[in-house]
Amino acid sequence: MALGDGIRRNIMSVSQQERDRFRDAIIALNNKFFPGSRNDFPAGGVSYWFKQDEIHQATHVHGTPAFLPWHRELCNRFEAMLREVDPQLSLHYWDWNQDPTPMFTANFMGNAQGDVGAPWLAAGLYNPNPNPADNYRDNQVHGLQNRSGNTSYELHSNPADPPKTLTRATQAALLDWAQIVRRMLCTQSPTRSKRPKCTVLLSVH
Ligand SMILES: [Cu+2]
Repeated sequence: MALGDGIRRNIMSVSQQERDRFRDAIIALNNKFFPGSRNDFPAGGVSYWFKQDEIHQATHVHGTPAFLPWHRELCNRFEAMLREVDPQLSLHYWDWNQDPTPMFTANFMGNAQGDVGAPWLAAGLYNPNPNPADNYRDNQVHGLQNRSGNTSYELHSNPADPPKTLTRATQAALLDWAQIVRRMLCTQSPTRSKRPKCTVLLSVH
């Protein structure tokens, strides 16, 4: 597999070295910030990682014909951010027909069940024991007023705030295509734990 050839591959087939670089690039995106203030609308002073999450949540292009092209664009932009950190990387994918268990390790995507743990905990992608006086997202999706003062869409609380928890609940059963489509079109989940298991890989689902 040729690192740097621009091709997206099944993540299971890329080298350990490239997986490490992929993980490290995501961690770097969590430490790279946009300018501005957290009180701006939309929020500034936000990490690249959480801006990606914010855009996904705020625009919420689900259940419409734009679902696939919009998410493709979101993935393309995420890949561009990864390449700002490490130009040789590509946004590899996970083949949903394969058992993802080998990806869920402390060196790559963290635990498959419950608290995600290493490597994302130490990297600051969430804080399971935040000081109540600090700003951390709770695990609910909040309504947030837009510029016209209504809550026509839902948004996480300020994406400058890391979430308190990051959990998973993967399923052992393989999905058939109909199940996959249902999942892709399902309504926004109120908690990260309900999201399908490629959350960290793609940052969108
Ligand atoms: Cu989405």
